[in-house]
Amino acid sequence: MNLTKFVDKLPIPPVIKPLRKDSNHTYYEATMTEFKQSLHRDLPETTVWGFEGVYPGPTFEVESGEKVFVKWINNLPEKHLLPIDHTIHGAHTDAPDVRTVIHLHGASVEWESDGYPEAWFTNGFQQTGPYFSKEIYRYDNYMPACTLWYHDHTLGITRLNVYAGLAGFYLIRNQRERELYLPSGRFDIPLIIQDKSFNPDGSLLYPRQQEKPVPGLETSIVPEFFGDTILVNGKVWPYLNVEPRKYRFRLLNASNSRFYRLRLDSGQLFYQIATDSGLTESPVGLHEVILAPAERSEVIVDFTNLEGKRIIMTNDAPAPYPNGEPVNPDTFGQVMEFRVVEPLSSIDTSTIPAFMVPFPKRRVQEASKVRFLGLTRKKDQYGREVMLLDDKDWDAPISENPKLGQTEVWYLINLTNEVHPIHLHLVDFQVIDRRNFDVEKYKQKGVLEYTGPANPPIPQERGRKDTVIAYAHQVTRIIMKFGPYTGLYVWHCHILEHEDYVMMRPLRVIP
Ligand SMILES: [Cu+2]
Repeated sequence: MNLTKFVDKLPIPPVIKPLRKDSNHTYYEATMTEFKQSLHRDLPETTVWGFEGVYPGPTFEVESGEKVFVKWINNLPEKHLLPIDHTIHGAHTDAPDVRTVIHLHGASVEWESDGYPEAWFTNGFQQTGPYFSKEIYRYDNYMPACTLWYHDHTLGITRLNVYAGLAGFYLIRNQRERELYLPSGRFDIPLIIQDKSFNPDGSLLYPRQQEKPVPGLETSIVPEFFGDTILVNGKVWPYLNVEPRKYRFRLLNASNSRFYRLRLDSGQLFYQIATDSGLTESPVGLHEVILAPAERSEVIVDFTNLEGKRIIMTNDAPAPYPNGEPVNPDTFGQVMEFRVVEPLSSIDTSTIPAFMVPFPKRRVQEASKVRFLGLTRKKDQYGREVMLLDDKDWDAPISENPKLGQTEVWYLINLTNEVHPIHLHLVDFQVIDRRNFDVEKYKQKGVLEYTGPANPPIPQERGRKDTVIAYAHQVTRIIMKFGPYTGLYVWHCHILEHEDYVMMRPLRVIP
């Protein structure tokens, strides 16, 4: 499909209003429905799923420490928009086709409100999954200012529900952030980046089969999904008119499988001020930022003195990343366009502060537990590749059961040829290092022998993280402290096609 670039204005998702708000708590309802929406000027309207009638869903804006309650309501039709593979875990024919459960990605919440993949519910809560325990979720928002996002997390169909549109932003703000005079208000813009393909009638295209169809199956999960257009905030290749001043952009990769390596074609630096889980100690000047699915990066871009210029945000991440097809510069090579055409409406008094928040570095010596966790693969009965964590299926007994308050170091030992963005629920972590190792020796003898030096995280990763790229044939080490809640959570690969089959494991924090 050949869609003209930069003909649609970038939409900004509306901010959701609470139904009730007093000094003790704030109450929202967010209803999921199916509707039609225009995703590009030259494309017939697309049937999508969203919240409160919009895709992506409306943005939550809350304060650090605010007690927020959200009733996520499923008002979706009985029939799914996209092809379900009933052979994969959680999606067998005994489960209703349209099920949802919402996870607030990056949030530290009680487990009953975390959106456990088997805590799903159908339209009107008529049917619920085995771990469903409440209709109204509670978010204590203990985290400092950060960019979170909510999305569906249902076992076996997350890739389809998110692709259909079930995702949106959730921003936490605080006093410290306000004191920094970062670009704010309409100069603080969230950008949710996704890739999609379309049928000529405008409907969403998601493959029913792998490239080489799987014999005996009408519908099969695919190993990865790469769409042939890029959308930002729900528009294909949009543009944004900007003033010659500083802007804060909250970048989120909400694609199923695609990675992005973003630059500005003006060659200018941008200044990263926050990682996944909030502000960093100091801004870091970057020419490019790499975003795996679910990763966030907040950057300040300065358009001062660039009146009349058009600046394209480009992407040169191969798909699959990093060794796949190089991107075509004319298609996936471009993400969106900034046009510096608006007059300066007021003096730009925002700053790029030298210091933002303290970042106490966790030391390996603090850890009382070390876990060696293989990222592995096997073949299923149909000859399909299955990606696994620790060589275990979802249903195997729980093996990651850290104690409340305990600090652990996890060695993510990637034995596969693929890269996997690994995400932990409940906690944020720090990336310690990455290191090459002898893969064959580890497979045969279980001995971890390094073959190269330990590489520190790259500058854009030096902050609080909740998703980390585990490169092929490398050990990636992360460190985190488990708490402040106990209960049942998950950790998983955030390539949604991997997560659904079956790269996800329970994680139980015990008292
Ligand atoms: Cu993966």
